[in-house]
Amino acid sequence: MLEFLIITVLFSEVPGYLTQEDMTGQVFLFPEESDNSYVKLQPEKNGPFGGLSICLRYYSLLTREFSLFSLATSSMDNDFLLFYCPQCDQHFEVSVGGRDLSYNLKERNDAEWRSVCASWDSSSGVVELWINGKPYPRKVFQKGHVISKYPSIIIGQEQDGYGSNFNINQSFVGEISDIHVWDTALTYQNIFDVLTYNNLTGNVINWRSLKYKAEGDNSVLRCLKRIYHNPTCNRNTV
Ligand SMILES: *[C@@H]1O[C@H](CO)[C@@H](O)[C@H](O)[C@H]1NC(C)=O
Ligand SMILES: *[C@@H]1O[C@H](CO)[C@@H](O)[C@H](O)[C@H]1NC(C)=O
Ligand SMILES: [Ca+2]
Ligand SMILES: [Ca+2]
Repeated sequence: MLEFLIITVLFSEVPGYLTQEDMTGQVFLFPEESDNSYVKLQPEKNGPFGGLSICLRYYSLLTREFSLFSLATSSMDNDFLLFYCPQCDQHFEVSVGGRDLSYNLKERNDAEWRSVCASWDSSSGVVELWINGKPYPRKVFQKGHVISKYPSIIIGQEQDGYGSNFNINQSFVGEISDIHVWDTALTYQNIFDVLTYNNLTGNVINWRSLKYKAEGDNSVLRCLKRIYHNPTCNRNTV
C-alpha cells in the first residue's frame, strides 16, 4: 500500500503526465520567464477547423511581447495565435493561417485581470476581438483558410515549430485562467454568456474538464479574488 502511494505521488509529479481536471476557480501560474515551461492543452476535437473561437482571462505585468495562446499545426506554426506587446504601442495580434492581424489597444490596463475573446470564421472571414468585454472593429481575414488537423495547443510559450521552437523573449509570465475553445465563431449571445455568466464551455478546450500536460516550472493555484478594504494605519478592530 505504501509503495502504491509513493508511486502515485511520483507519477503526478512527472512532467508531461496527462491530467484531466475541473479547473473552475483555478489558474495556471507561470512564475518566471523561460523557454521550457508551458502547458499543452489536449483538444477534444482534432479538426480540421473552419472556424475557431477562444476566450481566456489573464493577468500579467509583462511589458515585452508575449504569447497568450499558440496553436500550431504540422504545416503552420501560427495557424491560430494570440500575441501581445504592451510596450510596442499596445500592439495585439491575432494570427490565422500564418498571417497576422494587428490591433492597437490604446488603453493600458496591465495591472488587472483581463478577458480576451477572439473568433474567426472561414466562410465569412470575419474576425472579432473582445478585450474586457469591449469589441474592436471587426475585420475580414483569411477567408477560406482551414486550420488543419491535430493542432498543438500551447499556453506559456509561442511555437515556431509544431510543439517546439520556443523563444524565452515571447514566453508568458503571469496567471491565466478560464480557457475555452470552440470550433465555430461564437455569436454575440455566446460571448455575452461567457463574459457575463461564465457558463458556456468550449467543445475543443473545456476549462471545466481540462486535459493538459504541464512541462517545466508552472503550477495550478486557486484564483485570488480582490479584497475591498480601507487601508489605514489606525483602523479599529472589531
Ligand atoms: C532575448 O532577449 C535578450 C535581451 O534582449 C537577448 O540577449 C537574447 O538573445 C534573446 N533571446 C532570444 C532567444 O531571442
Ligand atoms: C447562462 O446563464 C444565463 C443566466 O442565468 C442564461 O440566461 C443563459 O441561457 C445561460 N447560458 C447557457 C449557455 O447556459
Ligand atoms: Ca510562431
Ligand atoms: Ca516565436
